[in-house]
Amino acid sequence: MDQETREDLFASVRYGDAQDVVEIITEELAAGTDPNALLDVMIGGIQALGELFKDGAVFLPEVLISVRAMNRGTELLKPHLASNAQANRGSVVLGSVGGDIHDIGKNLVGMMLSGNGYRVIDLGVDVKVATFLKAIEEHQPDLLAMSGLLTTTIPQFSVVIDASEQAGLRRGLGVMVGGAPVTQEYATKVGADGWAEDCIAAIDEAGRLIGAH
Ligand code: B1M
Repeated sequence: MDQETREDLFASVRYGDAQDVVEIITEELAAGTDPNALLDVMIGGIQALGELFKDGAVFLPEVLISVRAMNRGTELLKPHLASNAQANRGSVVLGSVGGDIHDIGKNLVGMMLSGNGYRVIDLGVDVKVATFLKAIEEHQPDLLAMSGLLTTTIPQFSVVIDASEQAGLRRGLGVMVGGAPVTQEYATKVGADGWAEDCIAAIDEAGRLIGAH
């Protein structure tokens, strides 16, 4: 991908031009560009918008239009990011915690895990504690993966972890957490077994945690 295309893709996500995103990604994939590189540029575009959103320079509708453009691009990348879907490396219950409706990062983590041989049960967004517990009971996963983007919602990690312990569901279950405000230090503090900075690191971390339990 040349610099001009990189800038175009970045701007198309930033300004929410879904049609341009689709065109660029389609052309680049056909030209053999690494899908991870395309994903990185799109993530940069949505994050740049986040900064403007924080400063009050753009508003929610603009963010949503960009999210839609990003999702169109991600859908196109999906089959190309899935490299090892045949293997059976374990099962994962995944969700964005209660009160949190951010799901781009969660969806990328889910996509990467399922593309790398994990069976992913995605509970969606704003997942209440009881819903996580019910899914753990029902699916007996190897890993519980929780995503949180808000400083006000990530305390839910420890609520879910404590509740799963009290319900006797924690044995044999690895817990991975992640999301923009989450750090390794925070993950350790709330009693999670692991943390991943991004959806690529999440693949290795899931493998490590499942191997350790
Ligand atoms: Co919101 N939002 N948002 N938002 N939003 C942030 C998070 C914010 C940082 C923006 C800002 O102020 N700069 C800010 C949070 C501040 C804070 O808590 N400290 C914020 C706010 C305040 C809000 C609202 C409260 C705004 C309002 O209503 N006033 C509101 C809350 C809604 C709610 O959840 N209850 C809100 C709403 C929204 C939209 C609906 C408009 C939209 C979400 C749409 C959607 O997700 N479907 C939105 C968006 C798009 C953002 C920003 C701009 C982008 C988030 C994103 O998708 N990033 C964001 C600013 C930012 O992050 N810079 C912002 C790209 C994505 C790929 O990154 O999700 O971090 P991320 O995922 C990464 C890693 O973190 C990791 O892998 C991914 C990359 O590979 N990862 C994991 C994620 N989950 C993981 C789990 C793992 C492992 C790794 O293991 C389980």
